[in-house]
Amino acid sequence: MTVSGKRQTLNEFVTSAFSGDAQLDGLDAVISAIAEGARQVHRQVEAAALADVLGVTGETNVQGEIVQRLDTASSDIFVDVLRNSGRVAIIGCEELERPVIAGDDAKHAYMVLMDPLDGSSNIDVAVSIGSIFGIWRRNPSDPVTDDSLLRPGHEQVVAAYVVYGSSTVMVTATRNSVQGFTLDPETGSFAITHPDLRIPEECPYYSTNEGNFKTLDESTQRAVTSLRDTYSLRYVGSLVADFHRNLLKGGIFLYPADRNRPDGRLRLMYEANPLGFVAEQAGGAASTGRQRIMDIMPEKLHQRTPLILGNRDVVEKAVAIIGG
Ligand code: FDP
Repeated sequence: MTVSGKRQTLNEFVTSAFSGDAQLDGLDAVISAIAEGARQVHRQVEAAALADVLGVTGETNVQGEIVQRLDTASSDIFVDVLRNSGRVAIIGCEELERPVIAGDDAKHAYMVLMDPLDGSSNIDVAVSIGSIFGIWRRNPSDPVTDDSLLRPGHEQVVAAYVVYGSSTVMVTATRNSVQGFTLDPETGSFAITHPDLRIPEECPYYSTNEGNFKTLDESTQRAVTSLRDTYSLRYVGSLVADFHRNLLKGGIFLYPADRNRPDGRLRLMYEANPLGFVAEQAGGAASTGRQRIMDIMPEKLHQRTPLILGNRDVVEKAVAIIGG
């Protein structure tokens, strides 16, 4: 018997969860493709230094950030598996200036936005990193263009993320259903380990870059001070890992706008929308401090946003303080 024993696999789960719903037709192939990509990235992350895939490529990406070799490798892996799923029309990627158009038949029913490797600064130091995905359904009668991707977060049909940590975990969220699966290294399949996830009511942690405190405006400083006075600080510096801990243990994550980053630091389409969707389906909330993340009508693909994410009551309290 393998370590995952008789647990339901991710493939079994999506096949049964999505069958019979015409709106989710073919989505199991997209999720299975992401799981296959995650297995490949997991192998690269695990052996990164040995396989000589650490370090920088010498390029900067569309965000003006230094590109790590694993950023590029992960982006190539996920673009390939998603294209090969035969169900994806277009892929927007944090690492790529323009989206990749994969097909425009009716069967290419989904649009995927992804951050293939989140937490780049932690790659070289063996600290948890991850991959993040938001999936939208497209109207098959519309042509597929770059602008097809400019849809608000509340229209997502699924969001998912993977954490490559002390174990590799994949979390999927559909309406009111958030499920966690752990990669069994022996069989290579993801088996269910965290069924029906809900953010716990208790909120022990807040996560923010305290080094930015002096650059925050006065009301945001008051919100951070109030969190500091109430909760314990945990900050990995990989959004996906900080979010995963807060989803399992309770907590609030903040990357607000500051003097150096008036639009915030994180990406709306690749980070805030998918994780905001997961948070809401698990009973939590996601806000810019002024607006619900899911309601933002995006203007451009690589747009940034302030982000406050986690336990609903604690997010609401922080937003109330920031709003003055
Ligand atoms: P990174 O640039 O290392 O990929 O996506 C941006 C991000 O990491 C988040 O994962 C993380 O929460 C944040 O930036 C960390 O930013 P700081 O170093 O400014 O705290």
